Amino acid sequence: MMAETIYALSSGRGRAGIAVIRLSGPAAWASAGAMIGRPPLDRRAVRCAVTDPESGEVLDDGLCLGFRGPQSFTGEDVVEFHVHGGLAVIDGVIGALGRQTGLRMAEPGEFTRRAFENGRMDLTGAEAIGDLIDAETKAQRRQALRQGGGALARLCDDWRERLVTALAHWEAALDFSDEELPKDLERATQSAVSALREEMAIHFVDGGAGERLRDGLRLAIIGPPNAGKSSLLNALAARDVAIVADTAGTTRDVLEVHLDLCGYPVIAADTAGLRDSDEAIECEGMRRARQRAGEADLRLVVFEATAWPAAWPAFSELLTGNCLIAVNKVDLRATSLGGGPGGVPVYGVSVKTGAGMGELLGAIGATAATSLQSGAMPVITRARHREALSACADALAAFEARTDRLVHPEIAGEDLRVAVRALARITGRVDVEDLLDVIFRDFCIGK
Ligand SMILES: Nc1nc2c(ncn2[C@@H]2O[C@H](COP(=O)(O)OP(=O)(O)O)[C@@H](O)[C@H]2O)c(=O)[nH]1
Ligand SMILES: [Mg+2]
Repeated sequence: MMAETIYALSSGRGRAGIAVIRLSGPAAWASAGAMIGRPPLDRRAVRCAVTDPESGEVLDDGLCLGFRGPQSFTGEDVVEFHVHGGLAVIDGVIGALGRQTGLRMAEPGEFTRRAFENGRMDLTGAEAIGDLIDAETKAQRRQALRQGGGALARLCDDWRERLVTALAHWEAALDFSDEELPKDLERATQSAVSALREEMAIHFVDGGAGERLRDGLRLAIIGPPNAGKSSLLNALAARDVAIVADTAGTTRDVLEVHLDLCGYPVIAADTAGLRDSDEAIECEGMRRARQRAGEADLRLVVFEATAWPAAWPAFSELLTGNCLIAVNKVDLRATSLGGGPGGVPVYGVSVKTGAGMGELLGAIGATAATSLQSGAMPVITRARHREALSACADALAAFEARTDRLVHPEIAGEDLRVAVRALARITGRVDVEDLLDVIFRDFCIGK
């Protein structure tokens, strides 16, 4: 099937120095050529007048850059126009492209989809491009680049190859007599499968760090009214996000800001102060506050220095698990604070004077670092990867159980096939039987 040629504005919309409009498909070269009065050059930029071929009107003075397929992002002929990033210029070029026959506007993600379909990248690579575009912090950028470089894909390819070999050996062991085969082929296959399953299991114990890094660490700021929770959020965000007032019950909804703390993404949520109240809206706010605290990866429980430590026992249910205590308004207190309940770290701060804020930020950043990047860099960055890997590991466990007890060893091969297919879902490479052919051909059985 002949692919359609697609085009789209690939840079952000809005006034900018430069805008990039990209075309991909069999008509890309000719269409771009019609707009610049000469064919584009492969991997060379040409300075040109970009014109509307219908009216002959010059739309801009820009650059045209060609990438002949298959050595291009999509694997097809790709042409880029680099023009001035003004709305009228962009609309002019997009409009002129739209009036050419055989061209249509690209769907969201279609360039990357074509790159995948044309074998330029696997699914994890395509996902990594999306993650890189969405990356807001250094750690997210690193993770996306590593995934784009094939961190998980390489592992999956290696596992898949070993699994297919195990499958070939297992089926050979059933099909051929002992004299024709290397000794202990069955046992060797079983231990190869066990080793593989154990290797995979190592990647599960990352505490979901890779997935969480994509979304950010969820931080809930919680505590009694008037302690300075909203002031703290504003200080963390370095702007006035939340209303600050000395009236208790000012904050009602949960307010969220995305922060970059030491290179890690943190979603900080300011919540309604917790106290006894009959007021319906405030009660709803407190319900949401508790819910947010329950879902958070880290709770920052804020108290007033003048009420410390008398205030904490009423909040003891919030002071377990992953939490930090900020005792705010130390500018109003002369005596030292002492430790927190159950060894929860206590940070004396004053949002007003800035005292202690550096230490508190450092502590939140350190928690983010440990929780988002546990030990070795995680390779599982999406729930999709985790589900497929666990389906694969389950199938391997089923193989081990079946072959240990020798219950239907003839269908144990099917367990391995299920495992291979689960792995293939991660990368989108699904050619199990092809690989089997190769292995059987090389397999030394003398037939
Ligand atoms: N003295 C002093 N007052 C503060 C400090 N932080 C916040 N406040 C004041 O405390 C009051 C309550 O602050 P707010 O952030 O609205 O508290 P929330 O109810 O916990 O969100 C406001 O009047 C703030 O100006 C601080 O470090 N020192
Ligand atoms: Mg508040």
